[in-house]
Amino acid sequence: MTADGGPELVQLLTPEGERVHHPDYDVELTPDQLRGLYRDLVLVRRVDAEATALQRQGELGLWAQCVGQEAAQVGSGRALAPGDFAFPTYREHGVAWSRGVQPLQLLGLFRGVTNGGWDPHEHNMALYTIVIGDQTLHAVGYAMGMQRDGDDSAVICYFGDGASSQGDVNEAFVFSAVYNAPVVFFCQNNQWAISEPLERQTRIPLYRRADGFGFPGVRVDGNDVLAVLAVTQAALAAAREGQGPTLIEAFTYRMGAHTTSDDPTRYRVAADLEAWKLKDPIERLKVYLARNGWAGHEWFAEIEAEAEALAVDLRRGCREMPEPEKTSMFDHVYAEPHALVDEERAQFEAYHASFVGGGH
Ligand SMILES: Cc1ncc(C[n+]2csc(CCOP(=O)(O)OP(=O)(O)O)c2C)c(N)n1
Repeated sequence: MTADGGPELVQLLTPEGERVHHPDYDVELTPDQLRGLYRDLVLVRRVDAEATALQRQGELGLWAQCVGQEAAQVGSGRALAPGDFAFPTYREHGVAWSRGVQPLQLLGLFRGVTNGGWDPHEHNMALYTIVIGDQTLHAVGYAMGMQRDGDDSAVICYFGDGASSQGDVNEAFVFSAVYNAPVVFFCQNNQWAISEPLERQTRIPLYRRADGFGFPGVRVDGNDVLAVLAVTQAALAAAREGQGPTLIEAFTYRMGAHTTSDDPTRYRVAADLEAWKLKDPIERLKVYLARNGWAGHEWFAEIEAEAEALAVDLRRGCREMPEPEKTSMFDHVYAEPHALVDEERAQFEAYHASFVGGGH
């Protein structure tokens, strides 16, 4: 498999920041919209870096970095219409950003003070899913529900290259295809599933898997926010128009570790990281903006300052996050009262009450 994504890669902005055109996909954006995307990318990266630092300081139990994948996430997230619904894995911080989830809300789960972090219906984005591939089935079920309700919105579902080997994902592909569900499968192929390289997941490019299930697959440059936006918009439009699912493979690279518990220097070649740094999603958009005179030194500095202010807020907010009520983990297991959950809650309360002073 080619390291550069091969000739089938849809690209609209080269790593050198040059605008190119593609016969099937395009976007026309105003300078203001382009600056908006750049701001998104920079702020998401800053949130990611700050969360990593907070983990290192013991404020978070774990963090899954998205550095390098910002364009895949922001491009696809910004392609969504307000009524669309997103199903993430645990690394979709840029998607959450584009859905209006506050960065601090992302941290609660990783700090261990909440089982979720936000109201899925407020943002049309499900909670993070740690179990690999699970959310693909939730997404297809949700999309089939929308279809039956006559809702003309679409669902987008995120997962990784490693997840593509899971049974759940394959079942989701089958169901979505035969029921023509309005769902876009968005696979961020970041080349690694922890220490397992892509070649242990597949012998063909991942996007071509869609062929076997009977729906279209497309490989997009995941570090090119414009191409991701164009391809995702087209796939969502097709889903809304009743054409069923599409598999998008965003060809990208996880520049950070799998999580803060992982050490990629044990299995990854340093030269690969250096090569991918040259394809950085933020740098290419910066060059494009600067070269066209749509943004200058002062504006870039303002965005940096905004990113710093956001990081300060995040730091403070993280440390001030309240401890949860001891029994709050039982509150949302089922929508309605459930005898077993009631029993477990009572046992838990009795256990805590058994300590001297009734404390913990
Ligand atoms: C069902 C299941 N099996 C195993 C794991 C452990 N696990 C966590 S992340 C991961 C690799 C996922 O790789 P990929 O899907 O490529 O996503 P990435 O983290 O690279 O974005 C594994 C095996 C899990 N969380 N769930």
